[in-house]
Amino acid sequence: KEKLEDSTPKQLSQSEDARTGLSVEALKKAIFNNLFYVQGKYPEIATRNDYYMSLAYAVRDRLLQRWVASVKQYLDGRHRIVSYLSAEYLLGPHLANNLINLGIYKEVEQATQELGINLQWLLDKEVEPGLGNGGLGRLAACYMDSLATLEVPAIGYGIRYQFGIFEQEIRNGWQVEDTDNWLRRGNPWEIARRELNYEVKLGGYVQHYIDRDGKFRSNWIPELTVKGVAYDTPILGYKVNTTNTLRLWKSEAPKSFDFQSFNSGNYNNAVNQKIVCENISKVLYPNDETVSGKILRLQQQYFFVSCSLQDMIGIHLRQGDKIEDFNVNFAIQLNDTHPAIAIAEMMRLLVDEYDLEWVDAWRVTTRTFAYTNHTLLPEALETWDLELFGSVLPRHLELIYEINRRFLDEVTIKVFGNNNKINSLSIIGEGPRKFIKMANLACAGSFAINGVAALHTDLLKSTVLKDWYALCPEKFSNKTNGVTPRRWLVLSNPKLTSLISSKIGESWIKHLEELKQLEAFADDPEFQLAWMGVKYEMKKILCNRILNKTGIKINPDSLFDVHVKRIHEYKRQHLNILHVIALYNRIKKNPDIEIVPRTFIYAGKAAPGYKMAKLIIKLINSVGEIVNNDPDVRDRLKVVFYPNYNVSNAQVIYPAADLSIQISTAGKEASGTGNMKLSMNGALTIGTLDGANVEIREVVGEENFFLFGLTAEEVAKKKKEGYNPYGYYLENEELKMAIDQIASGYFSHLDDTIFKDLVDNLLYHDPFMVLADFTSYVTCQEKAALAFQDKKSWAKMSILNTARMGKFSSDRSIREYCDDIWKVKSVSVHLDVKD
Ligand code: BZD
Repeated sequence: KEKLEDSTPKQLSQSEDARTGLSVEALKKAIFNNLFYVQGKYPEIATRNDYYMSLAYAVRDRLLQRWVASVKQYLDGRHRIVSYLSAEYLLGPHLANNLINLGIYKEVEQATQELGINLQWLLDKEVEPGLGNGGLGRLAACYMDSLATLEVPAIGYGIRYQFGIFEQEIRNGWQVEDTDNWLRRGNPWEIARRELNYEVKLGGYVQHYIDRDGKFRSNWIPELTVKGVAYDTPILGYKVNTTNTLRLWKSEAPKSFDFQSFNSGNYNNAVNQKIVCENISKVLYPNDETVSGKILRLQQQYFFVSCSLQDMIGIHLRQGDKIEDFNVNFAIQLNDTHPAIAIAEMMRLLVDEYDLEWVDAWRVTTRTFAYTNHTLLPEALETWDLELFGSVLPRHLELIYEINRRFLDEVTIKVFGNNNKINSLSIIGEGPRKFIKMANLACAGSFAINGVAALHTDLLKSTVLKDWYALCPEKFSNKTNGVTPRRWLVLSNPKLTSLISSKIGESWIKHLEELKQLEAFADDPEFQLAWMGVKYEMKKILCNRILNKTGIKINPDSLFDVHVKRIHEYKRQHLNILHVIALYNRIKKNPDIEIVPRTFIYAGKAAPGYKMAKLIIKLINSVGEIVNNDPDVRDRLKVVFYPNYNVSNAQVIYPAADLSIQISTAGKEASGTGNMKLSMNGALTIGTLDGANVEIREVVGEENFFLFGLTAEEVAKKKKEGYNPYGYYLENEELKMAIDQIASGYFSHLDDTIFKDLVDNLLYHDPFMVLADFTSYVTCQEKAALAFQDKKSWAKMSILNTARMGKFSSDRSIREYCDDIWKVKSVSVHLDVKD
């Protein structure tokens, strides 16, 4: 804060105080001014939204000063820039985060209070930009925060979806989707840069000809041209001036369009074409982990990638640098294969538009791109039907053929003509229909390939990308995910933040390893009491939210067992509910049984077309209805499904968790990041050896982690030997009873058809080995319950979890990307203005 205030330009500080000042007085004036000059209101008639907007604009003014300085300094100093290409950014609300990063939360709290308004009331008014599905999109958001905090010059490129991830309602136990019209009331955080726009071609055909110099040339005649317009959002780092840009593209009809329609006189057709253009950035695809080869999705991917590359090349050339040196100025990270078409597009731009020879273009391309893989699930690996691909991107199809031809020529020599290997490495898949393998395009065109947790990277090397690892081991590295402590501790858990800072100061917020110093207080009874006191307060807050949203009254003294993430069979929400049923049956059998009171809290969205996931939600709610209302239970068990899981809701849930449920089938969850956020907030984990759980357990210590289940190796072995779930069902009485009850309609008003697919799937297929892990899970949960009863020892374990989570700051992840992959340095931004 001091640093920021000191650097406010002297010549502006008087006259522009209302735009840049950070004092309570300046902030009050700014809010009041905006109410008048931006919203056109006076206090008596101003709405809550008017006040929210006035405050948001006041904060944005303070960002703008830093933003302009950052951009100017990056360009003047000719610094290497990281460009993060991601189809998703799950940002969460901006206002509170910006207050924290600016270091003016307290001041704004006071300023609003003096104006007679409650800050929280305004914060709750913000509609969050939900431009992502889950972990992958949220990771991009955490990385943007860390890049700015570490003062690394960076641009995030993506799509400005008009409708983000759908809003989830629960009706009669079922998920019902509603559209997310997040831009309805305007977005004070973005600036439309109408002048920054690019044309993107789609469809059509390619003409080939020999030009006057005898050079072979290709001319792509598109069926349709769309325009991408830049919408910029400033991303401020924590207590630094660095403010990077998140540039999201909106699709529109190009200007030439109106002209064409006017001339042709075909008004209806013209209007339709305009709609086709605007549709490209209309809506986020709500599928995680399964991809269906839809034309619109390919158009979305190509659209944002092409705009972004044209934009970067423009920035590069304006610096006076040669196109051949593009890779000196830019390092581009591909967030999974969704933007991998960038590799072919880069080749098109360099070869067709900038006249480079193929080998020179390929050299630039392969020195520019790096690829992060986020999944091992075969159904999530992106492929495109070759014919469909060619109908959208005819020129890129030719280029991919050529990339593949040259690449396979090289490979054939290296693998001594081994056809299996050649097929597995080929970018084009053969079969009844040919298809394009985007992961292979990404691997061929990148100089670096990484997984997102140690186990995941190992499994990539030994399974999905085995032949790639054999071919180019030097490209591979691991970059374990991280999360930003600014949003996931400071913002979401202010009380814990104060308690921590009261002991070890505040510098842990930027250097999370310093949390280690808390270990010294882990045994201190007074600190333990204060620690659990904060937990209790956060649990009470969540109780109120749950009561308001679901009408379910829960007990803050009960163990909060928290399972929040996308609903997917591999994440095994159904294993959790089977455990609930087992406990319920124990109570029914012996109503006076001693049992640790528990509240099972679930939240998460199911992809709208994913039947089994939606059935799991219905099952959770059905079991909840019976358990929550059974007088024998005497409120010892409660089951809650918290609707519409998003960033704002996550911020309330994580701080209140006692037990973090991370029970994916080993080998299926690439990393997980919710596991990190929960542990950081003092929850203990019950989990399998999967994804980043492995590393979390390593750092917190095995005595502070509840481990159960098959290992990835055992899962693979069992699968190979032939897994028989039915045997497990017969073997365990509690399991059998639970499944029989579900099947018989015990939880569904005697309707024995609803859950048939789910039950049959478990008994006869069980692809994620729920039944194999059931016994081990239930036993481990008993240990967790026992541990929860010893308040002191639990407090100690909870403190140690937080204290040892330093590794999982996204600052650490980003530092590794910077040092090992991007080779970029930080640049500190100064605010002194030179005329
Ligand atoms: O990425 C997730 C993985 O499942 C997590 O294990 C991992 O922690 C995070 C971050 O690395 N993957 C996704 O979230 N994937 C998607 O959301 C997605 C979206 C569209 C298409 C395919 C996958």
